[in-house]
Amino acid sequence: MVLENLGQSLRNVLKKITGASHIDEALVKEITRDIQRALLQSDINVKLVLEMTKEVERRALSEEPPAGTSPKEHVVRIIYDELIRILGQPRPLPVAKQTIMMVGLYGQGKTTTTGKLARYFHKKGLSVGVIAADVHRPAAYDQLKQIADKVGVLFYGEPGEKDAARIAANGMKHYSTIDVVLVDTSGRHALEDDLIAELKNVADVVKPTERILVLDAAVGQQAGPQAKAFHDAVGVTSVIITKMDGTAKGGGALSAVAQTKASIVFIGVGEHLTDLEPFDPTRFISRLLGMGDIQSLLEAAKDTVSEEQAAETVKKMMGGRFTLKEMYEQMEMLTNMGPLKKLVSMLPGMPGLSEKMDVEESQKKLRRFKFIMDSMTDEEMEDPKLIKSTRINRIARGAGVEAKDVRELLKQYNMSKKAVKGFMGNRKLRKQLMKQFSSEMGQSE
Ligand SMILES: Nc1nc2c(ncn2[C@@H]2O[C@H](COP(=O)(O)OP(=O)(O)O)[C@@H](O)[C@H]2O)c(=O)[nH]1
Ligand SMILES: [Mg+2]
Repeated sequence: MVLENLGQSLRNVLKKITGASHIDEALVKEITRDIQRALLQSDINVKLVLEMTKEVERRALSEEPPAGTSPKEHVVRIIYDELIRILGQPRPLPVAKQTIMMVGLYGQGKTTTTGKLARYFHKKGLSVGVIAADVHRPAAYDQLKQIADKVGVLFYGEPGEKDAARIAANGMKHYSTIDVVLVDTSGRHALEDDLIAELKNVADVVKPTERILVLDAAVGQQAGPQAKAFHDAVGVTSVIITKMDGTAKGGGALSAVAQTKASIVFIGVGEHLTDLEPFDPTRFISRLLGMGDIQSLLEAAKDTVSEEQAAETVKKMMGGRFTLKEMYEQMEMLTNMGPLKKLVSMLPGMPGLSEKMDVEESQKKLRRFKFIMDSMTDEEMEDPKLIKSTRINRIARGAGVEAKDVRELLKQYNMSKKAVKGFMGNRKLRKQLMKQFSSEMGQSE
């Protein structure tokens, strides 16, 4: 089975929310389960997942959305907040004397990031030295030396020496007066026992104050176990996610952080030594969730129909006015409004729209109706009786639909109008609707 990546599954959860007609307990329970599944599949600690989702559920069911926030928007925000919370408080690396050991699998960006950090501390005015303790990759020595020269920091290495711990020990002696010492280490494609043993030996002689795990943003599912193995070996204190300039969203970072309780300190955003940015949890989660899209989805949901507009339409109808405009407004309310959907669906004469209507289907129909109405004149909208065959053809051409679609709209309109008329003529029903209407309006979801 191919597992979806974390970002994708979380984005699907958000889509489920924005696509729902309204937020209720069943939906909250469903999305909580979805989030649970997504996080557990990403190897995030079970206890943490349960705590997080319990909190999402509790808040979603008990909190009132703040003024100006729709219930959907509020639930999305709760999920967002709670995900940020998993990432923990950002903890910048101190700009101070320290020894940093870099760990991570081959190709994740350790050597490059060593150079970026060296540059960062050098720019802050500290003296910096790097140690080449990757004894497995033939070109590792040269790669780090070149980077150190470019950045203008000290370099220590012993080409040909196969004992990483010995190089590290000599390097530490060599740098006894240097503020920040960065130790680059070997990767390897998989976590083999001898790599772990080597890293432990290096850590023993270096006694690093920071053990930084370097993780490629694309690592995904493997991030959790990787982080755990490195954490068990050397005790990871910080994480740097590299290649955030690519398409990967870095969902694995959540697992790594959850495994190690370390905080993400920086992200790598390119191959150049200047491409290092402080980690910003809010931005990170936004990117993971594709908040750009979600934000616009939410906005679309928001600027549809307000309660005042709904009240306005209902009032007009109570007054007996029912032209194509009212019908359109009514359909729009029904398809786009969460909390008031139940109410609006009780309005008489809604063309074929029952409580259980398919929102997607009716939105499609609504869009088609909108095209059609957009090709009508104001006169026609106000007085649809004017619309006869030549006008039908003109409207259909203008809307890019067939004449039968225009006829369908008119037929629905006539049916609705009849129903509205009959309904408004019935005093008892009208009173009942009014009562229901005011109680719905006063009741917030
Ligand atoms: N686009 C991009 N490439 C990166 C980043 N960090 C490292 N790389 C590239 O990833 C590759 C492996 O990096 P390297 O530092 O040698 O990884 P190591 O094996 O862990 O030491 C190199 O081609 C780097 O240029 C980053 O933040 N963005
Ligand atoms: Mg390397």
